[in-house]
Amino acid sequence: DSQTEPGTGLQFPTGFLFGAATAAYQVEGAATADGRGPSIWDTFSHTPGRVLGGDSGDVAIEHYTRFREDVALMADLGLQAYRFSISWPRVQPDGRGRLNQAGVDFYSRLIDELLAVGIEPWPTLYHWDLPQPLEDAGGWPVRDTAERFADYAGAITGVLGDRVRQWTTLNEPWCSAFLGYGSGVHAPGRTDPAAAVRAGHHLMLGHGLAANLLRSSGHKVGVTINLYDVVPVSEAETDLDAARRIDGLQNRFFLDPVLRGSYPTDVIEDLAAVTDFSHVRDGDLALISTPLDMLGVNYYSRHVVTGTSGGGDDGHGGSGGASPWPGSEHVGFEKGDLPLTAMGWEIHAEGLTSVLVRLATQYPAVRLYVTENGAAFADVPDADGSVRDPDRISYLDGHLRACQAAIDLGVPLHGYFCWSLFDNFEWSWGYSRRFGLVHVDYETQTRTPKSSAYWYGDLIRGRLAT
Ligand code: PNW
Repeated sequence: DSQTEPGTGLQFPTGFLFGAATAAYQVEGAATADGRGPSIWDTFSHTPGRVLGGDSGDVAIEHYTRFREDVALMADLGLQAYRFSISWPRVQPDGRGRLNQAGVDFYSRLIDELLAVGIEPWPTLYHWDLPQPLEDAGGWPVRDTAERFADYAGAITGVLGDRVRQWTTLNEPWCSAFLGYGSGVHAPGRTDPAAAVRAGHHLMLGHGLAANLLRSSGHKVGVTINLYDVVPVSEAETDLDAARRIDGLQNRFFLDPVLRGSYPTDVIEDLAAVTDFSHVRDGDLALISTPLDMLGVNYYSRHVVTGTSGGGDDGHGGSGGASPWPGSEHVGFEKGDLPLTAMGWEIHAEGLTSVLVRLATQYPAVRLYVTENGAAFADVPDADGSVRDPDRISYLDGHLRACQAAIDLGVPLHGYFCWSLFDNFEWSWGYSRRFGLVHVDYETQTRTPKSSAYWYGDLIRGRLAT
């Protein structure tokens, strides 16, 4: 029945941009090639017990050497844009000072290769791979790291900026701050709630300094934040308070400074026992709220929270260890009755509409892009090597319909990037979780588009039934 075929009836405004995303440490490999220095993720993944199976990004999917073949595949699939990240330690190994020309040349060739086949390059300047020397100097909890980031951003946009229409400063500062320095399940693996809050501020300050600098030299700049629909398990006051707190730390802690130039007062109060916010200086919030050319939204799932049973699931795949929720450790996370992905994340497409509508109604107008959305599933190849992933097609179909619903309600959404183009190194889960439209055999490095890749390509080219 063609009425129920995924993709049926989906239609997006002219100029709506369809792409797919990766990040440097998850795909490049070549961890010591051509003068690249170590990042916090090299150190973390080489520390026993940190990453499932002892996996690391040392080899990953060899995108560094296979990028020409990979770009050709993107063109075959019909992608209009490729969101990738620039590895700071590859282009500036010390985190300061001289650029590593061989590293810069890689991104220059990648951009040229993309432009040659008509694919728009969408680089992110920071997708979690802080140069290790900067962590040794204190990392994101230290203010100077923000200055170092802005210097790096200025230097790299100076050499690559002529061919890039839209820059993104950070990917998901919540993860960098609260998983990196709070729960410690991401690099650098520290568990210090006050340091996590300071890290969050200095990440945003780094964004603000860079955004100000880039805009003054004529570049377009945005930032990508991971947002969740936060739902209380009941209307009980304690559950409503839990939802307010988690919404505060997950969403408003970043949205309010960036889009309104202030921290939410309730979050400052929730964090009173953790920090007095004396790390915030006059002028910081003005920088952080530098007007944006776009806001990137990464959306995967919702949080269902309760105020009365902490200590279990922390909402991000951790449990029992340090919390990523400073000042709100008592909040419990539950699963509703929705189907789960292989990450154990609930599939809740309507939440994407809610998040987008909320942005358009509660925050000053800004162009929006979904910069990540996707799902991990088991993805077992058939005997003939093909990979059929109907669950992923249905996930993408549902979330694209959620985007369309938001647009129909007047939300200024201008593009959508699927996470991920390829199966890759899924951070603390190593290679055990596959998010790709394209399957990768980690023994042979063979790339095989899954049925979702062909479906997505057909959607982009307008070849699906309408
Ligand atoms: C995002 N969590 O990461 C990242 O931007 C990608 O690099 C990553 O591969 C993708 O989503 C899938 O995980 C997240 O625990 C990692 O809440 C962990 C969490 C959220 C996002």
